[in-house]
Amino acid sequence: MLTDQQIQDLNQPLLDDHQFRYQFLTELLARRGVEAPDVVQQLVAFQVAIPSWALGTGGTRFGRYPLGGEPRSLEEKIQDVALLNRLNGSSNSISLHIPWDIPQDVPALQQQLRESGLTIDSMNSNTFQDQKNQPYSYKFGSLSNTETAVRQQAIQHNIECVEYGKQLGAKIHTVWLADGSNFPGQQHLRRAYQRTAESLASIYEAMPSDMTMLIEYKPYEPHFYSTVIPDWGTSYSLCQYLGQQAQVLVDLGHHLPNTNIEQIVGRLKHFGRLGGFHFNGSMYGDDDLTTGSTKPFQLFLIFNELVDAAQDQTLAEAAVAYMIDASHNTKDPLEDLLQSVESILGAYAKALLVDRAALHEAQESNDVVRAEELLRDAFLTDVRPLVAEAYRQAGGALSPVAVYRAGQVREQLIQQRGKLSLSTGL
Ligand SMILES: [Mn+2]
Repeated sequence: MLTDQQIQDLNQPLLDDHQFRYQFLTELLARRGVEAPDVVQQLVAFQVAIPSWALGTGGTRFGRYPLGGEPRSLEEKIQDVALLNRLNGSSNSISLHIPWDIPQDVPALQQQLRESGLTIDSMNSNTFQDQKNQPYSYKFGSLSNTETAVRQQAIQHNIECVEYGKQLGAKIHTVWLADGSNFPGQQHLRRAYQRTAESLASIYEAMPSDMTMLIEYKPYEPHFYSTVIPDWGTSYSLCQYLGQQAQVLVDLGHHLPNTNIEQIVGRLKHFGRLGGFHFNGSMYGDDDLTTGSTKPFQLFLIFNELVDAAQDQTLAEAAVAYMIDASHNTKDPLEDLLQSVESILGAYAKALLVDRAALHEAQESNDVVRAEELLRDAFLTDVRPLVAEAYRQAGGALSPVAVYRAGQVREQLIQQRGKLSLSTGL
């Protein structure tokens, strides 16, 4: 399905236009002292992981409208991510969810990953649902539960995820905790935190020394009065309690409306505790829309903080694990993911164009307008030729969505997997 040669053939009619636009932008940027090929190189190097649960349709808790051709197994999920990566060269890893993605044949899986040029990015535990044959329920929480036996079951599940991660070479174990309460007085707020910290410590101890635990926060949903880890401050304090291998994970949709997320990013970078990122688009809450679809300026400002921190010699170099965490109710999931990666690369490219020395000077001299104009100038630059050039240099498609459609990928997937195939996920 969609060979490299086909991708190159489908690029042909777009090539002339692309070269004209890329050349023009290269000359324009050179006048400002920016080397376009350097920016492209950084875009080629940038990778964002694809979660196994974003490959099928999902979206709301009310209804699901399957599109057909959804991956039916872990092997087919890996095939889909490999296809995305061949189209854009920017998605060379996949995140797994346990128990949705329990590997049956580890050596065969490792071989498939090698042949596809992919790695496993992270393992994600699931204590937000009860699984079949599970002795205890998570109705009243998992790692924070008042009952020792329930907490123990949740700890064991997380340790099992760590073990699968070790087998598959994953270097990250991500914990998102759905625990919380729906009514005032339901939960002792301090004790719930304390129990969670202790449970996390048991999981932390089971991790190998080269694995990182990412702790994700979320202010509400599925609980609506309180969540045990509602904000970055709580995640940060848990990381401090656990040790250096624990890091905060920022999910763009896990904030109350109008939260200044770029400031949170800056703070966590300053503290050396920003370990991971979940990209998605948000209008009201955890909407899981296409990244960059509603607030592209915010996405740019977040990348501006990341690039600023990366270029700051005084800060310790710490890798941030980037992943898309979205859901798709009305779009073809693969097209949605291609759009998301494109928005992410575009925001990154724009952040790389910011004249940092001039911005620093404007900030130091309190020149408000100049500082703002410097950011706007970078944000308003049309960087699409840079992103397309990065795709081209990685052997991908100049326009991944167009090539995906021209190659009739979904039609082929439906033919192979059927009209009614359903992928695991929410
Ligand atoms: Mn997330």
